[in-house]
Amino acid sequence: MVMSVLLINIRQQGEDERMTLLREKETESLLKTLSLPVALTVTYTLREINTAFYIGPGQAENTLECLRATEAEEVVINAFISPRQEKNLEHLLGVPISDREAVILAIFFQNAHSREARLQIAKAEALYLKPRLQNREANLSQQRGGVRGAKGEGERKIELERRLIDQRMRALDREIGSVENIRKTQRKERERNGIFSFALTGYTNAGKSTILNALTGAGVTAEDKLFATLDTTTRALQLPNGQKVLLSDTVGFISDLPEVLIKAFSSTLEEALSANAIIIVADASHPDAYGCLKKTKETLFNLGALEKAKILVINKTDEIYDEIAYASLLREPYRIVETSMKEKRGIDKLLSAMADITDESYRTVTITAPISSDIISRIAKDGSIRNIDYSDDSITITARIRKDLAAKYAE
Ligand SMILES: Nc1nc2c(ncn2[C@@H]2O[C@H](COP(=O)(O)OP(=O)(O)OP(=O)(O)O)[C@@H](O)[C@H]2O)c(=O)[nH]1
Ligand SMILES: [Mg+2]
Repeated sequence: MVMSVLLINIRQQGEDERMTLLREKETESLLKTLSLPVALTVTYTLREINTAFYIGPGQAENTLECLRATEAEEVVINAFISPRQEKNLEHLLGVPISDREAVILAIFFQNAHSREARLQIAKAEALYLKPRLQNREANLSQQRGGVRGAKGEGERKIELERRLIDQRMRALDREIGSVENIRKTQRKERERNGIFSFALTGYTNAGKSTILNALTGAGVTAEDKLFATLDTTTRALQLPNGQKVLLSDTVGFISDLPEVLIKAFSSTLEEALSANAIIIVADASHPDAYGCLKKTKETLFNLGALEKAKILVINKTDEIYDEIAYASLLREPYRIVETSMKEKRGIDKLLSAMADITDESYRTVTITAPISSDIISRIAKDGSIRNIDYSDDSITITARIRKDLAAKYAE
């Protein structure tokens, strides 16, 4: 049986109506990703946050009425509430409550397939459950559907005391560390090899994976679901200027990405941000396209990678939602490429924008060295050799080398 939820949409005092509506739409997309139908949405304006229940007593009473009137078996509230408020509300309403953090966590859990993503989500869950342990003890063993149910076995396993959770977290950290080390070694190898790398970033569902597939034929999952991608995939491709580069696709952003997920997925995020240049993907069909870009830039800034952002791809131009927001996107201080992956427009422009970036980042160097030296193999590792002149006792090599690596040949 498919269960349904009652969605409590929160409007903060003084917040404009459009923002409340956008948040409601986003929560509906999140619930759609979890295949959870919404039986009813109620919007409550909060004059102040009730310390015990988050919502006011009258609103709690109304929620009870709504639960009686619908088949809803769970309440989703699109705000962050404290573990204590959650416990009190659950007690009062007699159904499980999931806040925004729980919903996003459940989606990550549902979509985590690789070993690394599974380890990371297990860590995020442990971090999430620790302060809630006392609330949950009674409920954990019950099987049920809904947001909670989407977590399946993983959550049930965490019927442990805080001490055990800590132990588990340490064990997870060790395992994550070992997976991470393999990736770090691979990354170092790539950096040493001087291959220029781009990372696709942006709000979830903007079309990052679709772009990776279009450019490299990677064949990663791209679908109309939030957080379809939780792993980093890197592929090589050749740009129109002959430059071979790497392109990575990774986990998307959302406003208020829960702290526990940022902590747990830090290595995946870092991996993507270790690229030489970042391509931000914006979604022109999103009702708040400009707001999403702002969030993306904020997240990049917090991760210390905003200065790497070079190209802004405005995707889904076949479905522009709001011309004014679109015009604002066009004024952003990046190389702008408008694309529609659906209609296969703009791909060539994106490739040449990427080529321009590499042109700026590479230098053509001419090096003369004694014939016996290992200079050819060294240069071949750091860049691409364009010409070699042999004279009696020396060779002169012309090569394109990434600027940051070219310094060591500047003698
Ligand atoms: N209309 C339209 N849809 C597009 C376009 N590009 C991608 N999509 C669709 O948008 C949805 C999301 O695309 P993805 O490539 O999975 O997006 P993503 O940024 O990787 O999303 P996450 O991995 O979930 O963060 C898919 O259903 C795509 O088919 C486009 O140019 N126009
Ligand atoms: Mg994706």
